[in-house]
Amino acid sequence: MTLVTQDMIDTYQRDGVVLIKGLWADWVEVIRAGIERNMAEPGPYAAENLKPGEGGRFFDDYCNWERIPEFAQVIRDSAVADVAAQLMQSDRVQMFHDHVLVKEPGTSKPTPWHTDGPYYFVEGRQTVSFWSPVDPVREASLRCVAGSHLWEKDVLPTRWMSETNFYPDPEAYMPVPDPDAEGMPVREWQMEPGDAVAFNYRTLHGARGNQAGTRRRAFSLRLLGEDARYVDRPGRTSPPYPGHGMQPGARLREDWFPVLRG
Ligand SMILES: O=C(O)CCC(=O)C(=O)O
Repeated sequence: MTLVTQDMIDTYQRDGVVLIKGLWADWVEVIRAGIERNMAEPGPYAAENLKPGEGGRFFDDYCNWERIPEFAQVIRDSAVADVAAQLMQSDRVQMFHDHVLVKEPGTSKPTPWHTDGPYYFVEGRQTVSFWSPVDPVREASLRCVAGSHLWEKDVLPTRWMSETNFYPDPEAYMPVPDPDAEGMPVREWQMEPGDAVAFNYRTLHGARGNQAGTRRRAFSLRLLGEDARYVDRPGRTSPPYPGHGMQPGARLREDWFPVLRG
């Protein structure tokens, strides 16, 4: 089955976001099992993202693929590295990290608009995240602003729970826009389990709450291309990878971030 056409590559380059129908259609059970294992055995970064009194449950955790065999299998054996290579136009594809985001039924809290790039210690034009639900999703799928990956200034990173600035230098960033109020082109799709939204680390994105009667379990995988390099940030990054020992301008260390292709 052809997962990626030239038209989809062009769309990804132009919009910084594209839908990959059926990317993990054959891997839904494996990913579901991985998410269940992750929720039963949360890692040190696991978080509950609701304040007291907010309905539902919004769980997330990341950087667990090395201890969750189902995630390692998907990363190694599915077509995702080849799809990433095509979309990024990069022969080399390197692992960054995995992320699980679960909104249980009745979770009204939206995921705030943000771009992932400024939270990370890596930058490049060739980056891609794949966000994939393992439940059918109608309203609560990912919402991405087309073309925002080409904005010159980074969008202000904030903490989702406290709504405070993530770094001490907010003037270095553009304020978080309100894409709906400002009439920006928002791409979003009703999705089946195993479909994936591919988006650049610089693409502005968010999600509605999950008001449906069904769970919204999502797996996000972050990969890097040829031109991605380590950058210093003005504070602890997310994810932090303490003791990584990398220097600005270097590729990410391959013993922690394995090369999947190229
Ligand atoms: O699942 C969500 O609600 C948001 C996902 C997200 O921000 C991401 O995968 O980068």
